[in-house]
Formats: sequence, C-alpha cells, structure tokens
Amino acid sequence: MPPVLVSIESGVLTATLNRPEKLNAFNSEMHNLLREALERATDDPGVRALLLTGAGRGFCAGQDLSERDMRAGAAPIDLSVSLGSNYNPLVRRLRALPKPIVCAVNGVAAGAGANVALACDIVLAARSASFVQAFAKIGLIPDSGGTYFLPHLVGMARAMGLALLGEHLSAEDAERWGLIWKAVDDDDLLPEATDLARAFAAGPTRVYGLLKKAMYASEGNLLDAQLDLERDLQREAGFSEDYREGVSAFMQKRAPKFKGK
Ligand code: LHQ
Repeated sequence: MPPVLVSIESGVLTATLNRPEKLNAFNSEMHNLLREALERATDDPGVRALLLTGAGRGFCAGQDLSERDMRAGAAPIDLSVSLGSNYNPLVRRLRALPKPIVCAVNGVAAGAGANVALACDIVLAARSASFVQAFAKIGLIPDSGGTYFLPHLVGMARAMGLALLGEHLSAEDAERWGLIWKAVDDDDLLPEATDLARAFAAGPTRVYGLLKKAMYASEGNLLDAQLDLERDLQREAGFSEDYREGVSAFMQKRAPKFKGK
C-alpha cells in the first residue's frame, strides 16, 4: 500500500497518511506522495478543499526514527537537509494552499506530525487523540513550525511547557487551550471532518484562499499594513462571481450556488 492514499470526491481531495504500523511516521516516500497530493490539490480546479488524516490508531508520529543510523561511530546527520527539503516546504505548502485544509487528527500526533496538523486551517481531533511535542525527549527542538505555531496559538507559557516537557496534550485540552478548532467523539471525527470539507468545497473557495492569505499575513503585520492588505484582497473578493452570487442569493432569500470563482 502506498504511504499516502489519495481520493477525490465532491470537490474534496482526501490525503490519508498510511503507514499505520509506524503510526504514520514520515519517510521520504510519504513526503514525496504528500507533496504530489498538495500540488494536485493546488492545480486541479475540481478540488476545492483538502482533508488530511491518518490511517490506523495514530495521525502521525513525526519523522521515522528507524531510518537513521544513530550508532556510536556512525556519521553525524545534518538534520537541516531533511527540514530544508521536506518538512519546511510541506509546512509552507499547507499554509500557502489557496483552498481550505481540514485536518482530522484521528490519533496521536507527535513531533513533526503534531506541527503539520497545526499548519492546517481547521483542526478537528478525535477525543482519544493527543498532541505531543516529542522533540526534547529525543534531544531536538520543535521543528516544522512548532516554535512558531505554539506561542501564536496558546501563548508562550503553555508553548514552553509543551515543548520542554513533551507531555501528551489531550484533544479536549487542545481545544480548551485554543490549539485546535474542536475535539469530537471518535466515531464522529471522519463524518464531521468530511462534512466540513465538503461544505468548504461548495463554498466561495477562491475567496477562502484570499481569507487565508489575509489571516496568516496578520501574524507578521501591524494594523496599518493589515488594513491595506484587507483593502486589496477585498477588492479582489468583490470582483469574484461568488460575491455577486452570495449577495443575490441573500436578497432573493435562497441558498447561494458558489462556483469558487
Ligand atoms: C515509530 C515512530 C517514529 C519510527 C512510533 N519512527 N517508528 C524532522 C527532521 C529531521 C529529523 C528529525 O526530526 C524531525 C521531526 C520529528 O518529527 S522528530 C520527532 C520524531 N517523533 C518522535 O519522537 C515520536 C516517537 N514516538 C513516540 O514517542 C510514541 O511512539 C508515540 C507517543 C507517538 C505513541 O506512543 P504509543 O502509543 O505508546 O505507541 P508506540 O510507541 O508503541 O509505537 C507504535 C509503533 O510505532 C512502534 O513500533 P513497534 O514495532 O514496536 O510496534 C514504534 O516504534 C513505532 N513508531 N513512532 N517516529
């Protein structure tokens, strides 16, 4: 079985990390297939939303630790190569994808696996799932955006605790802390995440892309720059067919039929 399963239905591209015996830890083939899936999600106009999840009892355990020779005397490994060629492009791609990304965290999300989930736009997690910044436990610092996402999402005190202690944070606490959108009952996770992704795929998806751009740009902008950006992106939204349709549907008291244009 390929380490990433891809299917497209109702405008949603679902990418399922699929190395369940290793809790879907990343190897290079998984990176390659996920990159291809994200490229397809970006380029295919029939894809209007993305759903990312994992097969089996885990979401993703980060880097496959069994791939590296850590014996005494083995050549030291330059981890910046793997971050530069795989993890950083993945996080950048997720953030820049001009379509909404729903992440359904079906089980434990550890190391880079946790931070890849946090790079998605809306994170739902099964109540039995947990988030673990496992890095310090193996002598590393959080990567794949961890040192950025955590302080932004939950504040420095909690970010530091999560990173230094590497303890499991339950899905419910993750919701309570504002790390994720929602914790749901295990059996409801995939149906709820799929419904959400399908609703996005039937929504004004081009405008969602602009919304993502504005929202994420705010993390590096002061209010003045953000107001200018909103003005420019709203101009673009205002020229969209979906804006015309949204207002017409509202005035005619009917459901809008958005095309993502
Ligand atoms: C695994 C893994 C795994 C291989 C579970 N690899 N087999 C980026 C760039 C460059 C370099 C370095 O790093 C990075 C980013 C990173 O992601 S570094 C952080 C890597 N991840 C971790 O440190 C997490 C390691 N895993 C765990 O701590 C636990 O497995 C968690 C907490 C995820 C789950 O614990 P359990 O539910 O108790 O499951 P388990 O430990 O029994 O794992 C089940 C199997 O999966 C087991 O194999 P086995 O053959 O014994 O059944 C594990 O060896 C395997 N597995 N994670 N990352």
